Amino acid sequence: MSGAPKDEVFTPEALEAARVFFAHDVRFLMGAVRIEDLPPSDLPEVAFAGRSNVGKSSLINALTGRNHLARASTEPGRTREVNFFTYDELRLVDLPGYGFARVPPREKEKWRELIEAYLLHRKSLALCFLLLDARRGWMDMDLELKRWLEFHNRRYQVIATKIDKLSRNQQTAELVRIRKELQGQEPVLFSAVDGRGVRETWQIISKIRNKQ
Ligand SMILES: Nc1nc2c(ncn2[C@@H]2O[C@H](COP(=O)(O)OP(=O)(O)O)[C@@H](O)[C@H]2O)c(=O)[nH]1
Ligand SMILES: [Mg+2]
Repeated sequence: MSGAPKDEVFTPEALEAARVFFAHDVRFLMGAVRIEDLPPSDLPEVAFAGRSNVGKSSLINALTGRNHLARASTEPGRTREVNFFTYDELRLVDLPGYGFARVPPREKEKWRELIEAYLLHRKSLALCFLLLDARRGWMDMDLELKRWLEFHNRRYQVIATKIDKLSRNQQTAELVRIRKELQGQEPVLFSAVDGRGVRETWQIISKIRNKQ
């Protein structure tokens, strides 16, 4: 197993999958630090939530076949904004990562309020992807967010990231642990390195779009 790459490398299959599902132009719309600054709810949105460093930016880059669209950083906690990307008739929303230890409590509380306000009140939000690091599985704050989404009747889909870092046997074992917290939902196994899960994630997004 290789370590974390400096820059993501995509296989031809991953790029082709991204091209097919993502033939439209994608562009960065804006970043918001306050709930008042969110763009109008005029397009259906899919949001990506998860711990800082879980691989959110890399996943958005892999989905779009771009290397640097969403900033993927080795420095955790750098994404402090809710970032909006417009694709065709859809918006991809990169939420600030949670669980970053070196952030002052007051700032953490501000992020939490922003994420919760977005997830609770956003009319155009169709689905929230909840990203888990496949090596760690559910951590306390992931479970807290999952229960919160369930309590507020928000649709979510779990994605296990960095699956390339696990052996086949480890993948199977981790999948069992992740499924235990889910009622029948099948998590997507994802790797921004080899493009695994890109197609499946787009299929899930396409279904949402077709239901709008
Ligand atoms: N091996 C591997 N590393 C990944 C993957 N996704 C992200 N990473 C690495 O994990 C670190 C954090 O990724 P990033 O996308 O910035 O996480 P974010 O904080 O959730 O946006 C970076 O060093 C990435 O290169 C993956 O699927 N496989
Ligand atoms: Mg990020």
